[in-house]
Amino acid sequence: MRGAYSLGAFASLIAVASAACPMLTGEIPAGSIANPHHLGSRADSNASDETEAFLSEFYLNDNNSFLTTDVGGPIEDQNSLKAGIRGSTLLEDFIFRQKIQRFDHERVPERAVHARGAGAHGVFTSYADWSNITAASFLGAAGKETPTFVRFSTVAGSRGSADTARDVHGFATRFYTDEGNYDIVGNNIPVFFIQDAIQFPDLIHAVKPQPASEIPQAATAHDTAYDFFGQQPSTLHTLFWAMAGHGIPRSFRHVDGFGVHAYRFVTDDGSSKLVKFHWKSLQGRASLVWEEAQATAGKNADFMRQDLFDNIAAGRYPEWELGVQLIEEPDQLSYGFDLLDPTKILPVEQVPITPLGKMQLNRNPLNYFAETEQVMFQPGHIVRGIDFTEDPLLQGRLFSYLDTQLNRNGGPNFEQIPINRPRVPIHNNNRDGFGQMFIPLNDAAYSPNTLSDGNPKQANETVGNGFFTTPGRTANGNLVRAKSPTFADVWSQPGLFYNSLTATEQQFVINALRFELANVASETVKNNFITQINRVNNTLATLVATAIGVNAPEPDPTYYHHNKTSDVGTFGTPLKKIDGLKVGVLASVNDENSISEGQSLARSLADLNVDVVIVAERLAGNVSATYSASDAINFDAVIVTSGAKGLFGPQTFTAVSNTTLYPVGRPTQILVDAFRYGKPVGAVGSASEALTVSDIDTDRSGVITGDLNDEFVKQLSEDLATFKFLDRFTVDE
Ligand code: HDD
Repeated sequence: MRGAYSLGAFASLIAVASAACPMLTGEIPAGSIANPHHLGSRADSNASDETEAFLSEFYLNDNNSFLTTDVGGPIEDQNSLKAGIRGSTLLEDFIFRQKIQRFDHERVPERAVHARGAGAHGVFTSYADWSNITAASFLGAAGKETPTFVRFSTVAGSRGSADTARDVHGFATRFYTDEGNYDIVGNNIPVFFIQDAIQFPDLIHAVKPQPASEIPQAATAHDTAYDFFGQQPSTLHTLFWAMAGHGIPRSFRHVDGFGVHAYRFVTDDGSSKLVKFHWKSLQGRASLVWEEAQATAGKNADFMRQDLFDNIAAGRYPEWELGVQLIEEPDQLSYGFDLLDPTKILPVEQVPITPLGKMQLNRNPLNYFAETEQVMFQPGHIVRGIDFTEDPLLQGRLFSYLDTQLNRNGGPNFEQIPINRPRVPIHNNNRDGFGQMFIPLNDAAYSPNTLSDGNPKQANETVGNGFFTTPGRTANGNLVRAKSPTFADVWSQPGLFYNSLTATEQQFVINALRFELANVASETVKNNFITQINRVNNTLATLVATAIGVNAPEPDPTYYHHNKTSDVGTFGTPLKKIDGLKVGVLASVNDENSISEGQSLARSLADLNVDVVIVAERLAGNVSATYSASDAINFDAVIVTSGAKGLFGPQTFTAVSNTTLYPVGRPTQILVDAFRYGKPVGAVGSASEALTVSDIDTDRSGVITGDLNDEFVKQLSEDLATFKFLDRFTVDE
């Protein structure tokens, strides 16, 4: 598929260098895998092979090589060149200068938002020929495969922030289609905070840390954020989703994704429909609880990127189904709100989701910076068969992403970086700029021309499979700097979302808002915010208000309704797959039975793709974690082995420790925290004593006792799928 330019001079330079001096370059056989254990690449996929073939052109492999400068001369670099053994260092030391200079310039600006993230390569497979609804070629045939790259992220935190901060999560997907790159730059929440892109800097300035102190990191729990939310009630809907489980997912594998805006699908004959994109996790949705998320942030800031990386490396490839809600053009205002308003969901009861295809993530990056950090998504990366809508948030995004990429890369040639390059030839008259990677051969760098026979020629709807704007789209009307009245109601849908949650999930929203507002100092800000959420639900507003010391508001019934929709929570529906979940088996090195019970459980759960981590006082044999380095956050379930029961009991928290191997009471703490975080817990045989002395009622759901047999394993696997036992959380009456 590649044209004259696509491999570029770079690959041939490597080839020439290898031929000249293979020892220096370290022999790079085409298609070699520098780091095979990180790859986890699916063997039977053409698209995966294509990704490997494409990226391997750019691998730099240092096996069997000598250090060189950036321009290829062999060097040593341990000591700087000095005038005399005791110095000073000389300016002429080009080795010193280059090394320090390259180090000084290693950082590029982190993303203004979504700075913290993790990426992976994958493959999208279309379920069918969808040319009846879109001319997009990657949806043009059943079984058609397209390579993808996905980056998951949190929004507010800086690049080094913790993965489990409560936040909206980015879900950006690039399709390297055979008609150019297409990006769906979405989130794990189907709505957005604002309705007009001109307010984006206001939103982000409010949410980011306070200007003077740069506190708090990666958190909305502060005055400026709630000041903005209280003044700008269009934020409420997204905020409610973030305060529910969607803000603290168990992993990137367990989030859904949404395109948020309405886009257009356009067919070859020019007919169009509006579409809303949905990625459904085929693992199922799962969330942490707040205390667990906070503890995780401290114990393992890389919790989610590690989960993604490890599962792909282990060959447990996460999958998502891409679906669309299809809306007829004339129905844009027929559903009780404006389809162009990005703060609204289109309930699935009104328009069901049509599944179009499936994506599997099956290959880890080989270099975080080169791939995950340098990938530069844009909603403006669009392909034939898909078109924008007039949504004023989307329209502004079309400018912002291109602009920010210029800032991050220092020039316009960022699309030539391997992870951004399309997998099809590039032909145009764009020229020069910092870091040009190609050597354009066409002297007639303008269009139209005769000197190059008109090349590159213009493509259009019928010639050259060109992009085409929906023929039916019109733009007219008086110039106006105002919000459409069809965007006015911003309270009904937060109410719809809240009404649709179970009582426990509603309580999680209440508790989350209590936490956030308890960190707000301004009484005005608190009161304004309570006024706004009182328009969603009076009980909610009252329960939050009383906990943060402000007056409970009077009901405001003009706003209230009892409508509900479905499938918007993150709890209560069993997981579709338990692959990659982790069970902590609490054991003791001083008891052989204890370790062998752990091994036996590990063997049984391996068949279900569930990992077992045997925890004991110290590493030995099959013990892969110590009590000192473990915590309930590391496990999705915790089981106590019979030989370890002596390590448990409330008194272990207060007793003078009889070991220096772990902090006082740690085994009990792991067990009790797992229970408090709603996880399945259990005990083998006589270890049920460990539960009772830890005040865990063995009759409760999600508490497993008995001998280690098939029944025990079956119960554990079912409980892992249940994931969280909500009866352990108190609900306000
Ligand atoms: Fe944005 C990054 C998602 C509104 C301006 N955005 C960014 C990323 C995601 C989203 C997932 C990270 C991409 C990556 O992994 O590299 N953004 C959204 C969604 C929005 C949205 C779903 C609403 C529906 N964004 C939005 C607006 C603006 C921006 C209204 C500005 C007017 N977003 C940016 C940005 C970023 C970005 C500043 C920072 C880094 C980047 O673009 O590449 O341009």
